[in-house]
Amino acid sequence: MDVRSEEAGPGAVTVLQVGPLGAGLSSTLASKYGAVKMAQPAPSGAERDAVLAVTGGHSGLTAELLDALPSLRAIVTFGVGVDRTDLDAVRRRGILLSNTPDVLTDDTADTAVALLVDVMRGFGAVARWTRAGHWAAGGSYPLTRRVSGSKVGILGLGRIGSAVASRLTAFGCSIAYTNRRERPEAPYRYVASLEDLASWADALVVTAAGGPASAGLVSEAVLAALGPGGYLVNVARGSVVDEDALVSALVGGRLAGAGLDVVRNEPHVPPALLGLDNVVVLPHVGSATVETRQAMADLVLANVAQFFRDGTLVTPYDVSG
Ligand code: 8YV
Repeated sequence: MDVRSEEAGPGAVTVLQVGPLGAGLSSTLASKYGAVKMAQPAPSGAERDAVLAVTGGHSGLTAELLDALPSLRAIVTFGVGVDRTDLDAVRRRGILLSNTPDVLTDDTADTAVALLVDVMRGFGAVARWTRAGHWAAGGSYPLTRRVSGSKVGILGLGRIGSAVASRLTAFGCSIAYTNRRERPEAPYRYVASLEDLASWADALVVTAAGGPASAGLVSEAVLAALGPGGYLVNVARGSVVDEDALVSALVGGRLAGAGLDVVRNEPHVPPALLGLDNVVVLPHVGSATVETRQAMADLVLANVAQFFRDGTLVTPYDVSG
């Protein structure tokens, strides 16, 4: 379907790309829907008539940008997190919003487990040590910490948190979680207070959605409760963690280590973290496999197609609060 002929006159923009997307997805949107990449930071001319915006998890649409797009009826997000879009404005305007749940759950959970194993066993650091010739020179690396059988707290038992928990159950870990509300159907112990969860756990894995409601949840007090023997893994959003407190705890030896796929101000990693051997920082690659990125792109295109077919979305995100 070429929506340009059905929805608007020649030269009109119906679909607006906001922020970078993969080259394949971007060119399909352009060829199939005449999508135009927005001239940053604000739309100009015909771009203001866009009916549907496609955006990446790192971009989103601010309230200001939404104000500049009065005809917008739908936002299709490439990513599960919608925290970069102003959800209050979306709700007020009655704009439909979609994300890409489920298809990236396994890769993101794999990333969390890999980070946990890496930081507790120190594999990244040990590999650097080996490469530097210390093994050949007769050295032996200090002992590390056991992952199997450890106590792991999950912050946010949604799809990704549950997938992390089931993987770590296979490791013989004890799992407890905290969540906005208890999930009685989950086979894990619910702990209402994040601080209590952190003081019980050997490691805390952050899988809670980003946004104002979760900002700074992993506070200085939570990190102190996790303690000098504790590890933090974050595959959610940097905003969920008080990053200054995290850096200070790691630099001061008040936390055993951290595995981070996300930081507060991506792609800027606090320089102090890059110098620490007990910290692994990845450049937000939780869902970055060929298979998952294809599935995410397919789901974005399915959402766009359905919107133009019947005005609904395949994977709508509930903004009702
Ligand atoms: C992507 C993500 O890197 O799904 C999310 O929320 O953070 C990641 O899967 C991102 O959305 C790509 O723009």
